[in-house]
Amino acid sequence: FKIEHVRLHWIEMPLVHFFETSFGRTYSRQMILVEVSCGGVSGWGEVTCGEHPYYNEEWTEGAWELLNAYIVPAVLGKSFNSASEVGQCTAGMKGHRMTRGGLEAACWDLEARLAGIPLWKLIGGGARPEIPCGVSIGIQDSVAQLLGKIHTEVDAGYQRIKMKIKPGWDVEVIREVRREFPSILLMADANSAYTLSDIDHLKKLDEFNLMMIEQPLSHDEIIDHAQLQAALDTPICLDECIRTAHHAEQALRLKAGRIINIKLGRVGGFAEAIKVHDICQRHGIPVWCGGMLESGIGRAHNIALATLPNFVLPGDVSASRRYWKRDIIDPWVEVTPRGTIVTGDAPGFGYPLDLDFLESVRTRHESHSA
Ligand code: OSB
Ligand code: MG
Repeated sequence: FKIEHVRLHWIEMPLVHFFETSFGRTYSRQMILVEVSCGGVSGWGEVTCGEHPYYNEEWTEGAWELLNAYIVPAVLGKSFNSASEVGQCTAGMKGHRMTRGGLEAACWDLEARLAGIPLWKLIGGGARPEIPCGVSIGIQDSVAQLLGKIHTEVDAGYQRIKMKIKPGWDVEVIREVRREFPSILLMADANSAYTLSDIDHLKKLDEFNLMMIEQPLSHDEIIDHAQLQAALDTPICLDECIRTAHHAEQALRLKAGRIINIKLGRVGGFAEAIKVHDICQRHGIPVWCGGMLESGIGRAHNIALATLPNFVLPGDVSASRRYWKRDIIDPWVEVTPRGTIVTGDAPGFGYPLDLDFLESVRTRHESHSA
């Protein structure tokens, strides 16, 4: 396929509830959708970065500039045999993988649509017809509010509950959650909020039978996680610090964690995500699919990714309605009472876009033609 046009759509959508992590609170999402087209067929991707450079170095405004000045010019007018080659065009740019990955993912969707097959099939997925789902619950204003939210999600059927933690909202809060829910699959995500000087404190988490603790230490730290993992019974799951397949290889060699969360954007798109998946599989390390409060497009890409065989743990891919009053796809992503998402056979990412709604929430627009 040839990349004849690239259209960038900046959309703004308020979240149903604020979402708070150790690095801050989000009320409304600013997202960039990337549309690549060839012969009148469009493929869509989503840049999954946050509004501010607090999860990693990327942020929406920066992504917009980078796309227009560097990423789109690097691919416009070029022809590819396969979307797996697209990443090479931007490989000279350092970091900014969510931004580069938004375009890369759009090309995979385009290739799947041109071939008339579902995206999950194109990437070699389809290991399971239903993917197991968990939810990520942010830091709340009170423990009572958190317990209420967990009740709602457990009742909806979600298979695993992840709660965000930070210093001051950790051991005692988890104790309350465990008292109320002694047997649910429970895990905690710290988003890099601790350091090795907190080892004794983090060891207290071992009494709660957590499935894992996600990214307790710095966003770019592998070696310290190895030291922490050696001191903890609770498995460590790495998120932020795994940005390439090479990082995954290093982390597993050093025993820096026992589980890896794969985020499509964080590693720069499908080609690298598949490599991370394969390395973990070879090492016998289970993976699950992380989320970044995506719109329907990013959500649908995550669902395709999660059909690869080693995505054996429930991921952070959940129903559209948990985040949006209305999504840009129609029908939405829905979750069964069993806490699963059922994949379909429609070409590409598999959910029809609601273009009228998309346009109504679009605040910026840029078109590039070869
Ligand atoms: O660390 O997994 C994370 C949201 C924003 C930034 C980082 C993370 C998250 C989540 C939400 O946990 C996952 C979701 O999209 O449901
Ligand atoms: Mg995380």
